[in-house]
Amino acid sequence: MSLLTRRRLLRRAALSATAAGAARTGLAGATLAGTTAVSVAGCDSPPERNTDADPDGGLRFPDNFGWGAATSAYQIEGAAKEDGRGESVWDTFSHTPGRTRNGDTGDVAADHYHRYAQDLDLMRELGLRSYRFSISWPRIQADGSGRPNQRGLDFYRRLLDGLHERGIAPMATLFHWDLPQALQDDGGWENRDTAERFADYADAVFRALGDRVPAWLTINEPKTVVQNGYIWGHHAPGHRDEAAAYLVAHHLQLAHGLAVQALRASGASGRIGPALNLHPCYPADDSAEAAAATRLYDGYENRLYLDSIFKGAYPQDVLADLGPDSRMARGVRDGDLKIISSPVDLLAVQYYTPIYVTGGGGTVRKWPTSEAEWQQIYPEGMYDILTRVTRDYGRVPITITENGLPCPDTPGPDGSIDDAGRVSFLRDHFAAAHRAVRDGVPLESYHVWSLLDNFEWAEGYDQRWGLVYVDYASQRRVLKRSAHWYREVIRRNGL
Ligand code: GCO
Repeated sequence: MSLLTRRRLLRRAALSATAAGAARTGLAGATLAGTTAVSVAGCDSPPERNTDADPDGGLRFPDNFGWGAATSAYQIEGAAKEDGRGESVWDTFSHTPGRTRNGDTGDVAADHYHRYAQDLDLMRELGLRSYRFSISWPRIQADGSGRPNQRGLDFYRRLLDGLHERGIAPMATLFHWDLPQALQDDGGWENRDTAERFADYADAVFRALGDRVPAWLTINEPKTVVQNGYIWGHHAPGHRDEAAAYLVAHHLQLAHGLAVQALRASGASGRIGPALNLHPCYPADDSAEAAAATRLYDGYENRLYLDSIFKGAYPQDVLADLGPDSRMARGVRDGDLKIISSPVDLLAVQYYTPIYVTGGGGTVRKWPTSEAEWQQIYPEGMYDILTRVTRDYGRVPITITENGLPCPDTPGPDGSIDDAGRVSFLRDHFAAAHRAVRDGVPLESYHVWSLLDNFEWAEGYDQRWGLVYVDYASQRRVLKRSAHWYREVIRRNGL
């Protein structure tokens, strides 16, 4: 049995599941040694710490540092059937009974499609300098190909104009998991043609919006599609087929490279790069076995995506582990790695959690978890992953496009939301990022996940990740304590 098949700790795996949830995902057997789960750790801790203070008591970030917040289309937009939007795999998945908590869907979400102007004002109120959002492929091409839908493009142009008017730099992700269902029906990311369709879609978007977007991200977290969508099956499209999963990984990487090439060919001037969720992997103990297992684990978590883009080769240890006859190995054609490694302008890093690997290839927890039990709270991991990518892959400019935590945010009697734990979490992670900058990491910007509470995939609306609270019944927005605190951080350009 390969190490991979014994792996258990994957993002949003059964760890967060209640017994019912575990049964739903079919992962009730997943276990962890050394677990120290505290369901809302981080949310209860006092916000008074500053782990990396300079002698003057503050931490200043570089001038023009891009303080921002992030969202994605399916998680906030709603308006699922409006203005010619087609169906995506997440519409199908969330409407399938038993797939999401409480049967939640993104049909309405935070209704951002209708309330974007109000949300833009919130961004201005926070003082955001950068906003990272995603473009919904099925709004642009209902069936995933053909002439772009002007009404879909118009929505994003209005959003972009609003950002420019407020002096906020847009950062647009082309794909945040909402694959048009029609393409899924033709094989989805298992079908190489989907990568070509993605390049066509990207080209249409570059030509229509390229004058308004200074920074593009290609594919959000390919690894999560691979692991959660194709190995564990608790994300769309809900498959459990490990052999297919790594072919999917290759096609997602190929799609990334083709989109980079399409941007260059379009003549648009924006920068472009991948958005990767990277997990620093550490041995759970001092044994040689744990060190070896950690190395391979790191291959699957990080190098599979980083090496192919920055070094033009998949990591040998991962290829060997998958085997020469794997569907992935058979799917890689001459020239593919050249496309995948087309030079990029920036690397977007999403950091949430470290992983500790045992000699047997399993995982253990070392730190308290958040409400999302796959997330161990470990700010040092931010420093480690940022310095590591700069050391191993060169000085490509880095943006953090996601970092945050869910808290059980409930309004107090006066309606305010005191998410002190989120303040503490962000402060410690900002401090770790600051230390990385001090040690030479070319970090340009930092986007907190998320601007708004939103549809957290299989967790539905149960987990609240926003700086801004959304009362889903009324769609009223309320700035949480963390939002007020963040506004001050931005104003002072530091802690
Ligand atoms: C991801 C996505 C976001 C999530 C966030 C919290 O990383 O999974 O990019 O859509 O909502 O990470 O889990």
